[in-house]
Amino acid sequence: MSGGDVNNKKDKLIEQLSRREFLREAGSIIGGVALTSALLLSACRESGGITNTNGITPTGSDVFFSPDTKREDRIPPGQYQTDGWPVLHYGDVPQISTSEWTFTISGLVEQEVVLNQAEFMALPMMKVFSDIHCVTTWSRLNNLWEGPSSKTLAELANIKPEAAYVIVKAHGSFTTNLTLADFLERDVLFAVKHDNQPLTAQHGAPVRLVVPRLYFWKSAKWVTGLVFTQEDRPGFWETRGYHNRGDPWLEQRH
Ligand SMILES: Nc1nc2c(c(=O)[nH]1)N[C@H]1C(S)=C(S)[C@@H](COP(=O)(O)O)O[C@H]1N2
Ligand SMILES: [Mo]
Repeated sequence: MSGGDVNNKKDKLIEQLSRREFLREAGSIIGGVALTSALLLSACRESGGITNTNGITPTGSDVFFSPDTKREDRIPPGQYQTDGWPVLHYGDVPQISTSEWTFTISGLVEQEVVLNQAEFMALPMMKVFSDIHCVTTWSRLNNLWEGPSSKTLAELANIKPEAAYVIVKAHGSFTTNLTLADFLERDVLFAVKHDNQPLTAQHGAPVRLVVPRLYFWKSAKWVTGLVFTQEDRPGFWETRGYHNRGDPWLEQRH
């Protein structure tokens, strides 16, 4: 395929995805008019009346609540709750020029996809409400994230049936590995916003992964792309003693 063909295909895919998102939204508006009161009631029930430390009260049908936010006790064993948001990573905060930034999807895919910043920002976005659990024992509850879902990006590249893992690549040589099943969970997204504000450089701008159900080291900051693979490839922290999966409820730390 020539470069032009690839770009046409990409534009068409983005268009299709946006249209699908539009139809879904249009459908929910029409259905929603009749159901407004029921939806409002369920939205209140959904948020559980939570207002977080940034004054955000997540409600509405456009927010997906990570299942762990509905637990009775939301702090996993060996964790403590903090209201602040610590900054944690290996190395320095990179200076990323958004005009040069790209997001590449490769490996076991039907089409390799390279998105620039404008194309990435034009993808359909979702909101996820989730908790953070860092392996160093702090937990930060009630985070509202916004960005394209993992599924949107997987569909864009059309992953091959042999793909079983995804290797997430970030600025420098940082990587982290996930099974396809963990990657495609409904609460996994590539965040561009946190609590309705653009993500800051220290927390991973322009784009960071968020995998709410695993320890936060899987949530790579400064993401530059994905590689779909048949075999597992343990990443930066996983090859330095961290657990290969990292379920906080099972204390899969090391
Ligand atoms: N690129 C990159 N992403 C990374 C890391 C890193 O070293 N490099 N560290 C991880 C770890 S261990 C944690 S706890 C979280 C911290 O994210 P925060 O600084 O936004 O709290 O980022 C994760 N993502
Ligand atoms: Mo961490």
